[in-house]
Amino acid sequence: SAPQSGPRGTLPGGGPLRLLRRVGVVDPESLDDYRAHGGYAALRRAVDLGPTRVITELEDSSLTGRGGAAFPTGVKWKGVAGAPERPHYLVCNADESEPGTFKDRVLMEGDPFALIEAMTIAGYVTGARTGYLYIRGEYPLATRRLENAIAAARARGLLGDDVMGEGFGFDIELRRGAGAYICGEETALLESIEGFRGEPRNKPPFPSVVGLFGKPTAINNVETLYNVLGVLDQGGQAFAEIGGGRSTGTKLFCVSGAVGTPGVYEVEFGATLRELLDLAGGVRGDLRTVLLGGAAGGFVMPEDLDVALTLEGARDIGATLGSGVVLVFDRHADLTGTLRRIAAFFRDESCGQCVPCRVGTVRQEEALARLERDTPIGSRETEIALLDDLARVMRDASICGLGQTAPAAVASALQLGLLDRPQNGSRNGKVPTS
Ligand code: L3W
Ligand code: SF4
Repeated sequence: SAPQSGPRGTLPGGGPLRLLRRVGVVDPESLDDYRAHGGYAALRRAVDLGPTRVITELEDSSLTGRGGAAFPTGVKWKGVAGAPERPHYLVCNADESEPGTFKDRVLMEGDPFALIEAMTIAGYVTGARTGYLYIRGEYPLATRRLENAIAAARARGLLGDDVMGEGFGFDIELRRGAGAYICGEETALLESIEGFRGEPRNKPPFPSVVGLFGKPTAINNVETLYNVLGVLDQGGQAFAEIGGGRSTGTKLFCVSGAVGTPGVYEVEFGATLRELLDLAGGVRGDLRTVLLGGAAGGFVMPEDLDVALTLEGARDIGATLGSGVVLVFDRHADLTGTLRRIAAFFRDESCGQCVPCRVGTVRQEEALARLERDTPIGSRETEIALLDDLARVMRDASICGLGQTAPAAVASALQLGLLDRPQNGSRNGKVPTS
């Protein structure tokens, strides 16, 4: 079953859970139970406000995208809503595949009707008549529950030609991915829906201008859409009072590795990494480092655990929040091996369309494998210089986020000296346990 450990009922500061509030509480297969737990109040409110005022609420909330790049949701929806070309489309990116990420699965399995409601609001506001829900192929339970939720909503007039009798039409098509990580990149995902190979397009133009079938398209991550319900429930300004700057509202983090209780945790933006780790049962053993933001992020050293979990706080220490990955390593962890496996993942998942990524991911994995085996060509320093060069080229010259961020964790490890020859007599940074 889905990892659903975490606080029940309240956030660490005492406030109510927002994104996870119904997970484990509501019957995920019952529309009536969803409504009994506040479901469809946000759509009602959206329709009462009208599209323009919903966009104003979103702008007031400063809600940013939760897929990793933190683009302002209000700006994106406003662009699509105002685009003269028709039809407009909505796409929900539920192809959650980033290594160490499992928050969207927990939401979709535990509270599927909320995603259907949020997509309906997005369709209403952006003027899209059709929404595509592109879900990771390896999420069978979430898929079943969403299929059930779509059918139930349709049967009750909450999807279809005349939603809630309010005179607007919106329906959802569910599409399953087939196991390719690159199809989570938004333009590759659009290609995949259109029936082509999942190869990213050059941006700009952004999908809000030229998207699905060449038409204006709003594409949002699952967690972003759940937050839209919160903005409508609370009002944009109240939402913006949680956290600050570009980091408003609450955020889900997927905590795994050397902690007492790995799982999905919700905290207000601005909580510290130390507080999050405490929430996850504390670090098991001696902490070596934390990979914040996953493979696209950076390592945080034990002395920086009081960093605020905000976009700004993470950036200041050379990490990102990414899609909310928090991977905890104790001093026995095999860091080089972990990075080599991450590199193998990117080599495998690169679509091969552009050279810096197609070749760079191979060379990166080879250099890490040589470091792991302690068989460098020349010296360890030569290999590290090679990795540094590769990181720069991939970051600057790759077409899409996969190639641009594939060397991020490696580059961060290099910068912090985490791949230097260990001083404790161990091999490859791994301290023997006996
Ligand atoms: C209109 C503009 N729209 C940007 C839109 C754009 C997209 C969003 C972000 O993601 C992240 C990376 C990793 N007018 C616009 C505009 N947009 N400028 O805003 O765009 P962008 O291009 O900054 O980023 P991106 O390529 O969409 C890259 C993360 O994705 N990542 C993996 C994520 C994995 C998951 C998961 O498994 N659930 O999310 C890998 O790179 O953090 O920051 O919609 O169209 N002027
Ligand atoms: Fe494909 Fe990699 Fe280029 Fe992205 S960066 S288009 S995944 S080859």
